[in-house]
Amino acid sequence: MRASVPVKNRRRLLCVFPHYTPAFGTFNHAYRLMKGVRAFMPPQGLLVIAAYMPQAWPVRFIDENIRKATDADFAWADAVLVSGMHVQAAQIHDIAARAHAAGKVVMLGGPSVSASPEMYPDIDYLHIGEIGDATDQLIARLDESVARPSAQLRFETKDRLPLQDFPIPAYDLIPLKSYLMLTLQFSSGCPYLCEFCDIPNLYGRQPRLKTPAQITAELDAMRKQKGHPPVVYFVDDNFIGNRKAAKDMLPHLLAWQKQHDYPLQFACEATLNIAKQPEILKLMRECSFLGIFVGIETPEADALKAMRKSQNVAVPMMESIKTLNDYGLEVTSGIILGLDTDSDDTEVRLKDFIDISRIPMLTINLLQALPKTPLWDRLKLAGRLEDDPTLESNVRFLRPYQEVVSMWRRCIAHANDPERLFARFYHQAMPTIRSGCSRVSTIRWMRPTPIA
Ligand code: B12
Ligand code: SF4
Repeated sequence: MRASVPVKNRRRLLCVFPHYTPAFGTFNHAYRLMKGVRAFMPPQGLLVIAAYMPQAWPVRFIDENIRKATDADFAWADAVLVSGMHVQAAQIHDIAARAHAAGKVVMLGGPSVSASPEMYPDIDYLHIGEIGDATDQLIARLDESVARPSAQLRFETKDRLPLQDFPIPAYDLIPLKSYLMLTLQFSSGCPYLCEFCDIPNLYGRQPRLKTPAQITAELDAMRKQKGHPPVVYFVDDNFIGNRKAAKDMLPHLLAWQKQHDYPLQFACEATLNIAKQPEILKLMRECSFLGIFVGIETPEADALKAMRKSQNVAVPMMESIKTLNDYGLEVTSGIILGLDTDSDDTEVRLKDFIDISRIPMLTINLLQALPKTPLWDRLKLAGRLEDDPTLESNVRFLRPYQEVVSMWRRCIAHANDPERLFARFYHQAMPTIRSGCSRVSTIRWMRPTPIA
């Protein structure tokens, strides 16, 4: 639904999503291999906000991963709406500076400002938290005036809009064909409390949910655009945060796939204990889920316990990965190095894990402390937070910095050695293609284009 705030004036809104910070995980270097692809995923949060705005307010939407907002765009607008993650902070400041140079008021929402409003002293209006009462207050404020305020104002959501009332994201305002994959949100929040993660704090521990009818309506909306990518990524942090809800929704997704002759493939993020949910996995296979991102973090059990991720210890790791593969799911995994529990054996154990699990794509990161996490609080208390942009992390590791960084680089090199990587991909592709997903192919997903 749209905002129910009554408005008297017409405001032209320019939504600008910042460029990603170039990194391995955004695949920037691979876009040229795929016809028409310019960016990874549509920015779901800002698209929801765009769709929520009053009907009478025209919205122009620019994802700077596709094209830069021009002077003409800023001149057209009455107000500029921005979103983004901490890693995009420099780009957010840059958008605000361009908007201000054009004399336009700027408001910022999304995960970065919601966790760390103090990072953005230059922005006029800060929106903290999910869509809700703060968004309505912001709309009322804009209706009243689009002049820049004399001092920054903060609006913080106390009453979140139920997910059942979320509008269909404004997919019609962006060229879906320019993305590697599409995005869809089914739930928000995660019941676990991993030490390094800000999700429970930002989005709550009780997963909130959309209805199956909303999910299929969003798929219908995406399918209206010709040439859209064939893969949809569920952005939920934990697809099985509420297992019963996932189990209840999947049959609707399957019915939709059958009705339309399986036009899409899906991917999602979930905790490893999904391996203990055969009913859900069977339904996922029938729906054409091809990929799953699992936060494995580390193969070391004592490290998992220390970071309060015991849900990963509760299931045998290799067996669980194999179970997921057997259901046709290619596993992608996040790994963290620089943990307090790292030892002389960590490097060897991680390399063994990569070789034995045969997970092709791993995002191997150094531990970072995010604000609004128990990790941040613990390290702050211990005086172990660094504020030096020349360092690879804001954490003062227990082991010598150079040693940790060198180990990290060696592990990344090991994981991405072309022959090893190909062998792992080949291994994972076989069960995926053999399984219930045989009606689609990974080749179609990647949409390869010959390089001239
Ligand atoms: C999909 C995703 C990505 C996609 C980005 C796709 C895109 N175009 O946005 C990709 C894969 C590229 C990505 C990459 C990374 N990601 Co990411 N990602 C996500 C994920 C799983 C879902 C995002 C989403 O769609 N959420 C659903 C929408 C509806 O929620 P939302 O964006 O918060 O929007 C709501 C509110 O914030 C608000 N709102 C949002 N914008 C605005 C704007 C205005 C004006 C207003 C009023 C309100 C408002 O309204 C929305 C509705 O309630 C989130 C986790 C999460 N739960 O959000 C992590 C998350 C955003 N990612 C995160 C991180 C750390 C990363 C990486 C750094 C990971 C890494 N180590 O490499 C990289 C960085 C990429 C880079 N180099 O630039 C963190 C960000 C932490 C922070 N507080 O900034 C998150 C929160 C996950 C986490 N806790 O670890 N990510
Ligand atoms: S399971 Fe994932 S989303 Fe949930 S708290 Fe842990 S890391 Fe965060």
